[in-house]
Amino acid sequence: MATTTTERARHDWTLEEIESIYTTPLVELIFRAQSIHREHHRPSEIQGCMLLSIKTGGCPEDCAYCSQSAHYETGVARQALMTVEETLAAARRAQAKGATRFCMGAAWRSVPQGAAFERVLEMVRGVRAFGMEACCTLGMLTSEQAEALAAAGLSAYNHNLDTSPEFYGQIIHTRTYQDRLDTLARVRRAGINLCCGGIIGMGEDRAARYGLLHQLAVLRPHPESVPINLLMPVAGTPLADESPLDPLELVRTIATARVLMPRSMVRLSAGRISLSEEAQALCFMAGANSVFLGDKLLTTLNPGDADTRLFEKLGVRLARGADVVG
Ligand code: SAM
Ligand code: DTB
Ligand code: SF4
Repeated sequence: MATTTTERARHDWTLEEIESIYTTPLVELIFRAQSIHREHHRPSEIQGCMLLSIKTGGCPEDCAYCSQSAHYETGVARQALMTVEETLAAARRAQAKGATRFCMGAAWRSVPQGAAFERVLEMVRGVRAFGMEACCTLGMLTSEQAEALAAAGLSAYNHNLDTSPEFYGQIIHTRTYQDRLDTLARVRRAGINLCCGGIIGMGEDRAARYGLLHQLAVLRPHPESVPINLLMPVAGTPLADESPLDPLELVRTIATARVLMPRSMVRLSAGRISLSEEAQALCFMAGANSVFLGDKLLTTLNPGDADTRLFEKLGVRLARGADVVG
């Protein structure tokens, strides 16, 4: 395996190459990922993001991992779209905790037209006025809606591919992989940065992880933001009893993402609550440079105040803005 310090962004990665990176002896893989990471990012800085579920539950999609799908009894209380005031108050609190990016999530299959969408646009303008990056994840959207979000100043749109095209059919039946790719293309065409990643630990094999990484790495340009989520098992969903993934598979996934997409922010997203401090440290060494702060993700738990101690122990600083150097 050639390791140079001047590797440039490529969009023609093959599945075979991805497998060979992923299966590199761990210490060599982390060294390669860290070397690339240092060329484009500040090694001791990570970006803090904060999530808010602005519309919760009752979603018509059947994503097998999700607490908010109307197909499963998960005990998550449905909540109508929040007000602009409530949302902006949460963004202010997030900023006070050190977050520079505020992510608003809605359990919609696709973005509705009318007053609800106008309210989301108002939220985006408000978050941007605080000087924070604003990200939304609202399901599928039209080109017009993507353009309106761009005009409101949206920094990024989160829409995950979740897994490989082959494994996808075992997780979601109510929309296709192509639907997801089409939405991503509309977001890109409107000039909004893409936040696009997936979930591991859903019972997939390594080939499914190579497949997801491949789909992301052949996008041109790469998604500026790549969230890697570890499944948060939710009681009542089909994946409730999935056995926990070996954290070293997460480390390998992150390191491979870093090698394939050198300039992207690689976000260690859901699932940190189940990781040891040592496993999280390895994820940062492998090139993860962002986390969600706070004690709640959308509906599930996140480490919260434990992070202060972790960052102190690791000598990690929270970035004041996006960390992209190159
Ligand atoms: N409804 C929108 C959609 O799916 O596009 C936005 C919200 S959805 C909750 C955003 C992403 O969160 C999903 O695509 C999935 O990757 C991730 N996610 C949801 N539930 C999760 C869980 N239990 N564990 C890990 N990641 C999860
Ligand atoms: C992403 O990839 N991870 C975040 C964000 N995008 C929206 C969501 C994680 C959700 C975890 C499950 C929950 O809290 O409901
Ligand atoms: Fe709905 Fe999104 Fe949950 Fe799927 S992941 S059920 S689309 S809220």
